[in-house]
Amino acid sequence: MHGLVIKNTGSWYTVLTDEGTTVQAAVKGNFRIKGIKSTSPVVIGDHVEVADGMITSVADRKNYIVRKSINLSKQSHILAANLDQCFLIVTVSHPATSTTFIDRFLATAEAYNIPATLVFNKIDLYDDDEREYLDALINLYETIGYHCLKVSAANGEGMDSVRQLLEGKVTLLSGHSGVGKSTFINRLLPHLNLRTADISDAHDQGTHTTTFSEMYPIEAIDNVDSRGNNEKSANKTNSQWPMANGFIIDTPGIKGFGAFDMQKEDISDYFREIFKWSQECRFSNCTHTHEPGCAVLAAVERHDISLSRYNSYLSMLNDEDEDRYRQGY
Ligand SMILES: Nc1nc2c(ncn2[C@@H]2O[C@H](COP(=O)(O)OP(=O)(O)O)[C@@H](O)[C@H]2O)c(=O)[nH]1
Ligand SMILES: [Mg+2]
Ligand SMILES: [Zn+2]
Repeated sequence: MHGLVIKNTGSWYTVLTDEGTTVQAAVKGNFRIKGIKSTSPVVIGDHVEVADGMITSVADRKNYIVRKSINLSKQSHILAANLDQCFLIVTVSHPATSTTFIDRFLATAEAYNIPATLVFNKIDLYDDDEREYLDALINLYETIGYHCLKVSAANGEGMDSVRQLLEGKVTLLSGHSGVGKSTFINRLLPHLNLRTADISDAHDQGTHTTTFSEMYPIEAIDNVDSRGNNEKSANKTNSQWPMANGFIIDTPGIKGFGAFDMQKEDISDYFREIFKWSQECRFSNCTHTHEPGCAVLAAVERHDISLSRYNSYLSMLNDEDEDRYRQGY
């Protein structure tokens, strides 16, 4: 039986089968995937074969995203596979999201070759100064070529365009604790009724919550299930999913993504505008930090590359903010 892994609770996997039912399945202890040294051989988003409650094979992944390793072991923890896009939920205050955080996320998405969209949430909350700052950020990132959205998950403003972008796609949702990820998902999929937290509570998150990433099916707009019946999702049994028209993956408590295969000399490639200017540097191995004839430094001087983006590049190059960066979640 073919299906999609939508939840992993340690030893058990929830698989959404092609027939629209969910089954619990386990993985044999000796099951390994060639070439991947990972803490888990099967992850959310994997396409698998299930027989007699066991996952017997995993299809090749088109991509996957890795969680930053929390210790020095070389084992990587794959968060999710086969993503079509990722959304970063950003708030300019309550809590503030730094440009370094945004840029690290975008660079990681570039490294994995996964399209990224910035979703600025809580627009109902901002004062004039914050709104001005928000618009400046949007101007910056749209100029670089990123799609930006302004929404209020709380009152629904801007959420219609979000729905359109999600349709038929597997979307990974990320962002600091407290930016409104759960509220955002609840707005789109009210029947889930996910727990949301006060910002003060969210700050301690991770110390007392062990949460698993989960993939939520998005209902087809006409709400037709896999058997062609037209019924409300509330009437369905737990083992029945409406025909999915895409999926959202929530990653609660994730402290950021690691691009374990990112080489220092490749980092500038993951900043689109820096990559563009670097083509004109005198030296092909230019690090864009001190070299004569560096077109990137010249572009920063002229404000053709924003200082905040350049500083994010430097921080990734030097890995200097690593600890501070992690604590910020
Ligand atoms: N004013 C306002 N508050 C929001 C909005 N979205 C979420 N919140 C609040 O922000 C807090 C954190 O939201 P939550 O969804 O738990 O964030 P998460 O940690 O990213 O899942 C909660 O108190 C929400 O009610 C919004 O658009 N506007
Ligand atoms: Mg949440
Ligand atoms: Zn250079």
